[in-house]
Amino acid sequence: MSTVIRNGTIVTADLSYAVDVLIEGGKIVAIGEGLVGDQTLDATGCYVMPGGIDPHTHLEMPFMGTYSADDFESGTRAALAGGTTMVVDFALPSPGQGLLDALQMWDNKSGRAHCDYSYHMAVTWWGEQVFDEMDAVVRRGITSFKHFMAYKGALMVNDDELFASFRRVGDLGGIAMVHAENGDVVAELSARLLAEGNTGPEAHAYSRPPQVEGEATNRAIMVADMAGVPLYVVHVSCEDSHEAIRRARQQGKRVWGEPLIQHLTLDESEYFNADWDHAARRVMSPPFRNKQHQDSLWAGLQSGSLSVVATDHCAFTTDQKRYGLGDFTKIPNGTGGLEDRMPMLWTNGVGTGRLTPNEFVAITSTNIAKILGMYPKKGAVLVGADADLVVWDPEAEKTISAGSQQSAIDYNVFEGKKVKGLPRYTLTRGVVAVTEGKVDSREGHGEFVAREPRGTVNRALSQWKELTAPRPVQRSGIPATGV
Ligand code: DUC
Ligand code: ZN
Ligand code: ZN
Ligand code: ZN
Repeated sequence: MSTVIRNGTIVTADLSYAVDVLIEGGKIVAIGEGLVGDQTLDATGCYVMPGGIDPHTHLEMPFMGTYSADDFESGTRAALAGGTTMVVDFALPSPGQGLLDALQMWDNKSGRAHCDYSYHMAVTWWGEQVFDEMDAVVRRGITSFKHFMAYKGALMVNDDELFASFRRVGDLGGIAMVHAENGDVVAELSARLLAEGNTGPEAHAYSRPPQVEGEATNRAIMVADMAGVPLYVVHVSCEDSHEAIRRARQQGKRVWGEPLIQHLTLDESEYFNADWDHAARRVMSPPFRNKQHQDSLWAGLQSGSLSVVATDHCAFTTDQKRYGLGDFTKIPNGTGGLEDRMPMLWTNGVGTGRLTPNEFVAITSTNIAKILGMYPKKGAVLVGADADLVVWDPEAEKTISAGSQQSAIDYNVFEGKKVKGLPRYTLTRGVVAVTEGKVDSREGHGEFVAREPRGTVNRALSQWKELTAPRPVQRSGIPATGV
């Protein structure tokens, strides 16, 4: 059965033009005028865009003594409801656990996905087994490796491990990713705050100031440069880390920065709410920042120094958040956002004139498809591409509310926010999964997307290797040694 999307305006990262799209067998088979299909979707007044790709989710992840509450079923259902047609989740080995073992765990969970998905592999410890298994992971189409520079005593890797892993990723043609916060400083500040009697959620923000993030981002960039590996910095929340990324890119280094929709639209005042639950529900790392940092992130998206907007969707219920009553360090870190990323970014980006519709497509879909090696299968409206599409109605409005969301948790950090710009239809590989807010998708429809390594050609970020590669020097008059 074929489907035609008629009367809309195609919007890609490059251009906008009014034509029809014909879909068959899950793929786009024709783009042009006057196309006919077995089924017609009317896109009058709408934009036809590549479906969103959220490259940063944590679904059903064991973390801080519990599991994140949205799994591949509810998480990908939420994604589709908001116009996102693919997620990239983090396969997370516990320290000591093999990478392939962790992959198996994630494969067991992801079979329930409503939309397509891929994984990044986390490197939470270092050893010969990890080194060896990285090759098999890349051959399975997982080419990005995430490193935590925070969560000391749990997921954090030290600089020697970071350097060794980065070099290995570079040799395999992959991409290194970092959660950039100085975990030693965070641990120290947290202990001191607790000792001084600061136990509430606001202390979480004090324990992770922007400098903690700026320092780690600078360090990661330099280590990646020495290792000769491209670097992707997740959840860039402040000017301190954005500045480091901007400078690195100006120097020709392959460094990308990813702000989250939460940091773009919510600020640190949330932690000073008198309601403990309200504040704790917003505890995530890095924490929300002030207006100046938000402006820096928006400027980065406008100028191109920041490349992608994600969610770090890691949802916990209020009951789970309450594990941290009396001790902020025990509040499970994470917020949701999968369903709201696209409407919130459209409303606060395109709706305010900060972003063009084409830039919106670039930072929600196309850029990350290219960075992660899955373009133009994903992130494109082209003949031959997967028909992961969103028919976007720029006039449709709603007020965000936990009562009507797909996510399994009992609140929404964007509660009460009005959005203008919503999916009229969301299509996953040609199948209509959402119609004007009504979700009718199929559990298990999602497929794993294998990705291509970038290759090791021109992998060095800068000229470092040429400048400092050891060269033997011929010397005459070598002093005689003893004996
Ligand atoms: N930050 C969060 O807030 N949650 C999950 C992991 C992370 O780095
Ligand atoms: Zn993180
Ligand atoms: Zn509240
Ligand atoms: Zn994360």
